Amino acid sequence: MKRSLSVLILSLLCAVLLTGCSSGASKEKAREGAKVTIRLAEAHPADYPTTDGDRKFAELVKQASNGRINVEVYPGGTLGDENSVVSQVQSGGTVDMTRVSSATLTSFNPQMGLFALPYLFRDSSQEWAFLNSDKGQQLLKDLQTSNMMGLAYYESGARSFYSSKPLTKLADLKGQKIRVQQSAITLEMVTALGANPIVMPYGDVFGALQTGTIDAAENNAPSFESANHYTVAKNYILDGHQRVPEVLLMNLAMWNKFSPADQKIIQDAATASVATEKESWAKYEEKSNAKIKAAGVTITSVDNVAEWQEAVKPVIEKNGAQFKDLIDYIHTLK
Ligand code: GTR
Repeated sequence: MKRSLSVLILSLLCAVLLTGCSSGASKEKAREGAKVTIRLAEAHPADYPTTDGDRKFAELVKQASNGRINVEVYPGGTLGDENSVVSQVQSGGTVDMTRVSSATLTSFNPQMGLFALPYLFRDSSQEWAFLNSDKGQQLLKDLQTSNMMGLAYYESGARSFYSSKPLTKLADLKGQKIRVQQSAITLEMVTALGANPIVMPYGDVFGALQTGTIDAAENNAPSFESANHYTVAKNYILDGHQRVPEVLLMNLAMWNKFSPADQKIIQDAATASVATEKESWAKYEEKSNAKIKAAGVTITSVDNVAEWQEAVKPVIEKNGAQFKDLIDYIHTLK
């Protein structure tokens, strides 16, 4: 009796242990095989180049994971403005991923302030030589210190000022109320150019231009056009003060839960989606410029950019010190 009882206890113990073990293993397997849904927030409309990039990313992830990892893209800012969306991605809220302007990231990770420095890059090719370099990629990796996984940069052209008031020379900016992104360096830059900066979410700019709460704003041609700002602000001066790349981001805790194989799927898809976004950007920029022109916007090119650069010199002197090595490196790039 005693013996049969101990046999029973022993076999029960074994059964518990075995189930424990096998359920641990199957849990692990289930995690590898489980379906995951990732919510990705996009501020721009469904046909915008960054949204094309997001969707390409989603498509490639789905393909490579046999439908196991499903990225849902929410365009049009439906999940919130860029600041609140980044806060959610950072804290692991209901938004897992976003494509966002690196300017917005400055308040979450000061290193991203590099891109707000006025006239930092000569042109797109110098910018991309930096973004693709180890140092540029390191900045993406460093977002991990802010609980975010930077996966890729997207093209965003050059930003220039536009206004509902006359704007054909630097002196015209004097006293104008200009909407800016949430970025301390940009605020200083606009002040140095003689204007009054006002921080405001992107989605509010059209209404604010219409009501006269602001006189002006600044952006690349695709944003100026797709957000309809060009219908109210009919003066665009192409000073190209910043080239602020877009960034594709994921919550770090979510990233860390993926197996190395799945992380590779996600990273490879993000990297491959850059080409799609850039291609779409080139076409869209051309289309936007044509539309702006056809609408009768006064477009002024800037021949004496040195005058603008001179005006913002104190901003670069004050804020550039923390990025000295990176700036020196950028100057070595073609
Ligand atoms: C655009 C950028 C948006 C948003 C916007 C802004 O160029 O793509 O994500 O940051 O600028 O000015 O707020």
